[in-house]
Amino acid sequence: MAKALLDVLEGRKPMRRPIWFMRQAGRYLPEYRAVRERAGSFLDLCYNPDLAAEVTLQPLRRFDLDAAILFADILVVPHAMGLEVRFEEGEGPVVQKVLDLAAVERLKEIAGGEQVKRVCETVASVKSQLPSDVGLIGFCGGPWTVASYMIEGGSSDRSAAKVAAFSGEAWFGRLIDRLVEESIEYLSLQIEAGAEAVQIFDSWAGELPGGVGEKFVVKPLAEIVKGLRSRLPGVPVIVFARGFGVRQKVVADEVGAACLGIESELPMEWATTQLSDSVAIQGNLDPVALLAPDEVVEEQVRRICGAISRHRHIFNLGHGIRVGTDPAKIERVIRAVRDFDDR
Ligand code: 1CP
Repeated sequence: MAKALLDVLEGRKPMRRPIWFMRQAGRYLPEYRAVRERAGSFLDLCYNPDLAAEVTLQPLRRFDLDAAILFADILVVPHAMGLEVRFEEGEGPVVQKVLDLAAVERLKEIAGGEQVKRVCETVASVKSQLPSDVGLIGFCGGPWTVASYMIEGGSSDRSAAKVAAFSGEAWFGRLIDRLVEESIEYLSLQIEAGAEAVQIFDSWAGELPGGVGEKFVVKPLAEIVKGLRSRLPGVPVIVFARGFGVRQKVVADEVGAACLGIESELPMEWATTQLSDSVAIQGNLDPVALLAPDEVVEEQVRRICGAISRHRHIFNLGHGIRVGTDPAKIERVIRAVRDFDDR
């Protein structure tokens, strides 16, 4: 059966506008919270293929979505490279710091490791249970975003990571190169296990200004896409350089992605007129709009859908669903997109 997600990513006309939501599996769903409690820690859940497959599929049971996204985290890569990673309740991630060349050189190759093996088992399990019209997306973090967690030791304002980037420290460049290599490996293994498209989440891309952003966001993303292409030609890549603003044009022209995710702050009209027609566009409803009354969020949906042809668009948010979002609101948004296209 045709998959609308893959049709748009591969430049064919889809049967309908594909829809999925970043962080569609997660704490806003009561059934996720129930599994999460059973699993133990967040990382235990990521490395339990049965439970991780179950939470990947939960949103598809509730909502009429066109894609599943693997349940894992961008910090699986530093963990698989040998760093300690913990998720503290209510605090976010804690990562063992990497601050010099010796620490970068100690980082392991992820292939053959237990973490990646388990994530790939989740991919295969989801694939075997997936409805035939739903696409399966694998993912990793962008090198800059993942490096920022490794340098800061967790969530932060990223100032230490930015200083390392601005100063062009040799160890920092080497860290980015290692993350490029391991991201190519990790995404290739996910694709071999059954992922049909992959997304690279460079969530903090916008924090690196002109010049440095091209060097440590655009170039590494382009290297990952090129590396993947040479190993697995034809697999569509979605690149989400969040907050990159007008420089999304550079991403569109230089990275070689099939699709660009764009942040909510960027008007969809800007994206459709400024970005090369050869890339599809994903986004960009503000996740905060999901906290507003139905009429308000429906108006936002119509604005976005009105600005871009469904042949080129993957409906999504401009960032992940927030904890506290009413699942009924997701349902409303999906209905509003379908109604817009059927009108
Ligand atoms: O206790 C819990 O349940 C933890 C909450 C949670 C969840 C559900 C975290 C912790 N990660 C995830 C899953 C996750 N993370 C997915 C699964 C698939 C889906 O989208 O449904 C994905 C794609 C991610 C990616 C991820 N992790 C990103 C990139 C996207 C984004 O939101 O910007 C980032 C930055 C992370 C790091 C991370 N993971 C979790 C936390 C609390 C954080 C830190 C976020 C921050 O620094 O603000």
